[in-house]
Amino acid sequence: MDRVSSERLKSAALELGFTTIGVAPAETIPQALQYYSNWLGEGYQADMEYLETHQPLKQHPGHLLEGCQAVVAVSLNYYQEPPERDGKIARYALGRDYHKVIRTKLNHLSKAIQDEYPDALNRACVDSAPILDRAYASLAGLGWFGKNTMLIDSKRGSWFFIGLLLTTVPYELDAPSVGGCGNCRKCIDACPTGAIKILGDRYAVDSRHCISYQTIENKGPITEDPDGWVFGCDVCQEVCPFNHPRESQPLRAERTVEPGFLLPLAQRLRPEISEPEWDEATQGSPIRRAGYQGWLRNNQRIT
Ligand code: B12
Repeated sequence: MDRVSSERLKSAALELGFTTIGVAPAETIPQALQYYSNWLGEGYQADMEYLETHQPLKQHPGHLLEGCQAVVAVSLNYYQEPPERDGKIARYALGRDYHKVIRTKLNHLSKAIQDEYPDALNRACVDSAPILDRAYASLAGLGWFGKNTMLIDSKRGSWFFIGLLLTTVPYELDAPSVGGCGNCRKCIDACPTGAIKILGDRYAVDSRHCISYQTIENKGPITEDPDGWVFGCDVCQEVCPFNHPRESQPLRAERTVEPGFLLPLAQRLRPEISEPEWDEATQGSPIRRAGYQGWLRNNQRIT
């Protein structure tokens, strides 16, 4: 198959505000599937059952888009300074719901592809489809897997989201990312609950212990001390040297997801907020995922 230039695709993506873009082959990644299966085998998914149910579909991008020829991966930087408040909120939640933000941009990118290739079929995936997002993003050159399991871009750190656009256009491929943490184990030592484990020759997050899982996805009682976090957790990224390029410089920030969206919201989200007020205040915010009862539960731990 003759591959076609991705030059116009890439400039369209950067114009849309994506931080980086790369192209991976629409192929099975056996190592990643094996690792994923081992991860499930350990029970590290906690009660996120969909991660198990979707496993068979994750074998090949062609299961999601017939005739898929390339997996276009994009990143979107989201770093911003967290607001001063009791009860820490993870930085990824300091903007509008990233699923919507990225999907809208990917739909525009899809349109740009179809302007050039009218017969192209595309499918946007932002956590929404059963595909190994980080594995394809890594093959597309967006970053390598750190010990904290975050995808790390050697130049930009890890404060970015990932989105994928499956396409029938055979775009030319990018080189996979290369890099590694070396002997550094700051994230492992800093994790308040010891959630980063060794799995074979790699590292893995055991969701059952991860504060992010406990405060966002867990529908039952909290079983770990969330260490002052009321929504998500950023400790394993805060301590990562790739997020601190030089001691004297602030963490790297490029384009953020609508900065300032949360700051008023962060003040409104008091621990004793009423349900109607919660409902109104969290429209379009990732924090809504915890649910009102979850929010009250998380806040009980800090008051
Ligand atoms: C389930 C989930 C969680 C769970 C489990 C986390 C985990 N580490 O697995 C919980 C709720 C704990 C969680 C927490 C967070 N999450 Co989350 N989460 C997901 C989700 C939906 C699935 C991840 C998954 O499949 N995990 C299972 C493990 C096995 O997969 P993996 O760690 O990616 O492992 C891969 C590699 O090891 C790779 N691999 C192994 N061998 C090989 C070999 C080769 C050659 C290659 C290429 C790859 C490869 O393959 C594995 C399978 O893909 C993804 C979105 C998505 N659909 O992918 C977001 C995602 C991973 N989360 C994200 C974020 C931002 C977070 C938080 C930072 C949020 C917060 N501040 O609270 C924390 C970070 C905690 C942490 N250190 O992971 C981002 C990460 C972006 C990035 N730069 O990496 C994602 C990609 C969402 C997005 N669209 O941007 N998350």
